[in-house]
Amino acid sequence: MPYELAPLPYDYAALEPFIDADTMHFHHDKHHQAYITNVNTALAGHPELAAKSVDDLVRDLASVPEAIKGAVRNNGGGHSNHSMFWSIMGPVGTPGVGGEPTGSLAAKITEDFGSFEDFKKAFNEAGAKQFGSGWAWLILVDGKLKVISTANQDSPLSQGHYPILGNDVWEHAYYLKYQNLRAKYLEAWWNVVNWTEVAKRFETAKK
Ligand code: MN3
Repeated sequence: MPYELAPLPYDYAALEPFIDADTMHFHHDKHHQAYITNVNTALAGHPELAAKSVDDLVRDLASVPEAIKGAVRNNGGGHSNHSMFWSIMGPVGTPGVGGEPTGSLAAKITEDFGSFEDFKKAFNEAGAKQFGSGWAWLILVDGKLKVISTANQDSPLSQGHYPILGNDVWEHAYYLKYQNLRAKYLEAWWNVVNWTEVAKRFETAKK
């Protein structure tokens, strides 16, 4: 069964004013859909690969034939990354969205980065310094939280790391509203982070 685009789990305008409805329409309906269409095309004739979840697919790129590996890495990665991305954001004004994390995730961030502000700074820097298109990520490596960035649609899953949190720094994620001001987008984005969902992903990363 080919991959399908799940509807956004909230209204297109739910992230206003930080992420505008137009950007969400293009980003979800056009960009994410294109990754799905392209990975489905690449996997045609490979039912054993198409049967995997997209996360399992990008976890094991070694099992993908050379002829379609690039297409799967880019478009399977794009599908996996964007599925994560919609889920770790939430409607402005919802409890647990914006502000700061709580509980064990908050404690671990303080332990590993010094403070929430220091973590945000490291994450925003990773996003700002990623040359060209890519993502900033929070991952857990050997029991320690770490910020990294990847190029294009490369997923931490392909490096053996579960993405706890990721921000899309492709221009299509912010250009309509922020134009060339990536740093402004990175700063505004924290207002729509769904810490309830991120906390769940932190628990998964620990397993
Ligand atoms: Mn994107």
